[in-house]
Amino acid sequence: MNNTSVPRVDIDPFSDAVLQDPYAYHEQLREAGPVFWLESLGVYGMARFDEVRASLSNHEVFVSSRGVGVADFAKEEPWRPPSLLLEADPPLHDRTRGIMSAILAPARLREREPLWRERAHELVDELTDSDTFDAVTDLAEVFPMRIFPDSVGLMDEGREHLLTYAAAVFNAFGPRNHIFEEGNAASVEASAWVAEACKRENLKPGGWGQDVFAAADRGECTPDEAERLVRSLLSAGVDTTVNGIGHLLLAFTEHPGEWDNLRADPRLIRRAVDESIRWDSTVQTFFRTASQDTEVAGHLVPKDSKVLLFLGSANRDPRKWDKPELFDLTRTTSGHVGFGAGIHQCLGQVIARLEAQMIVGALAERCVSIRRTAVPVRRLNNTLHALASLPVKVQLA
Ligand code: OVV
Repeated sequence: MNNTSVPRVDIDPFSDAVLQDPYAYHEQLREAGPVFWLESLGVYGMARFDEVRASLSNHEVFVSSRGVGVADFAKEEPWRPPSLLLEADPPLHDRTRGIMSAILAPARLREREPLWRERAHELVDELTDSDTFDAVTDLAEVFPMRIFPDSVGLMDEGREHLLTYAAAVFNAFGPRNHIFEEGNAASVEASAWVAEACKRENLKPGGWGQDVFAAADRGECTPDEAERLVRSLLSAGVDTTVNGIGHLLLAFTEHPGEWDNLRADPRLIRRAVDESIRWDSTVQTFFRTASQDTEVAGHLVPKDSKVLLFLGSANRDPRKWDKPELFDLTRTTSGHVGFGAGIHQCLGQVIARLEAQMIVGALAERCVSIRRTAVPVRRLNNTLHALASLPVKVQLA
């Protein structure tokens, strides 16, 4: 094996053009080879399903503790103290993950389901007072904000900082381009608010935040670690679900027949949520760092290399998926890497799935059809495929 033969690719995955429409570039990345060298960043990349999934699953070789953005924490100071979950390896990761998995266990989330369902119906009632609304600014950005901060037990004042903060967190995985810098400037105040919001004295009883501090009381982590674990909920729990719900609605507006199918069989909502994450993956990319020399499909990836994994491309790799560009409720969508794979696979996916099922399920009960009335507008982010606006018109049942 040698790396002189690793194909070189001259695409900047963090340019405005790629972030606007990543799917227009993925084929070129996948066709370049199973692993390639990205000239613009000086990092390796993988964009085919098999290699992306295998790398995510190989956490000993492709480590997270050196950062899952382009910055190598072994060489550069992180912009904020590293996440104890996302930016950690075992054994630390397994301890913190264990604490959070117990708090977010599916059986415990089910207790919140009736309240969330009620909130979903309330919002759908409000929206369907009129037959037109914006599926992003009136729905996808609103629903998670009505249930998630309360579930954590966050203080009431200042919650609007959550979306600004999350956008900055996901921008910061990319290079210091104009998007990173703009996000960072806007997030100074938001970061200060988040730091306050994560403190024990500012968390209301009965929420996940206090549950984390209860784990600290049992000696499972320190109080400082507890604050930073709460910070993970705030970092990863809002912008992701906002755009996941946005993409789910976008998928139905682009594939109206699937809305009819969902209305005919409401149990399809579970599959619809997964399939929409495959079809338009909110988290498009994450990096890993090679902890040792390793071979990928006959090519050497040297120790200390940063590797960019294109989750959104893997989820549309025709080597894996039949007609990948179609949102198709008859396909077996499981196995997609939209929530990652391996030990870091999305901790919050049960929450994300429930939120999306509740709000879009409630909308489908009420509306015979949903059509878009204008071209969707994207909001550029270095990691998230994100929507700014999706104006729709619904026909009530
Ligand atoms: C998955 C994710 C994204 C962003 C931040 C974090 C996790 C965190 O743990 O802070």
